[in-house]
Amino acid sequence: MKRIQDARLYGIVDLGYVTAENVEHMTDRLCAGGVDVLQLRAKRMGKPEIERLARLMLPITRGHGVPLVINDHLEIAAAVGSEGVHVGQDDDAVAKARAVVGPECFVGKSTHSLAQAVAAQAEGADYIGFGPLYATGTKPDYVPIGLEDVAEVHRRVALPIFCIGGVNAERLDEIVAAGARRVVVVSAFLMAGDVEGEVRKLRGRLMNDE
Ligand code: TZP
Ligand code: MG
Repeated sequence: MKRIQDARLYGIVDLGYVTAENVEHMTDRLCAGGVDVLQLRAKRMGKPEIERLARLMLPITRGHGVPLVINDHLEIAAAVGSEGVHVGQDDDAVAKARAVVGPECFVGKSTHSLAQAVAAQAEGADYIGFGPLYATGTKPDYVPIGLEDVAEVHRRVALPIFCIGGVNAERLDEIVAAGARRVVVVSAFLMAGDVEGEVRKLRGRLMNDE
């Protein structure tokens, strides 16, 4: 199983873009292309259906050695035994998450500013998301934070930092030049004609600096 500490490319199966029927296929394509970690995100779906989808995804992600992260729902993460869980600023605290999911499950947190990133580290998160860098239809109510704090957040926060929001192949160079080392890509992968190829291409460019 890949470790979150080593992950560079984070994919999300977001049910805003993927139908329930297509979740297994998309999971397989994203993993085959080379995501290091994969999240299940379903903002408008009931818990039993999300749990059902998580159980469909797990054998696929595990077959690829990719950790599965459940967004928002601690009880689902605990029930299915996912490798990770992810909470936002308005969700349960990291300590609460850890109490529910247990010591084997890593806990990530969304942050939207330098101050929130530093606070998430103090709170004991295992990794953070940092963004949205750009305006994005995947998270439409958020003001983009741009690239100006990317270098500084890497100086101030020692955790794995996944830059998120509007990340795509076209913007990757400027995001990396701004100091990012890890990224989350959602719509640019899920809407690609060739999902596996798009993941592989972006991954190859992200790993160029090694
Ligand atoms: N959190 C901050 S931006 C974002 C989330 C979940 C959405 C990123 O999606 P996309 O399609 O890669 O911009
Ligand atoms: Mg949330």
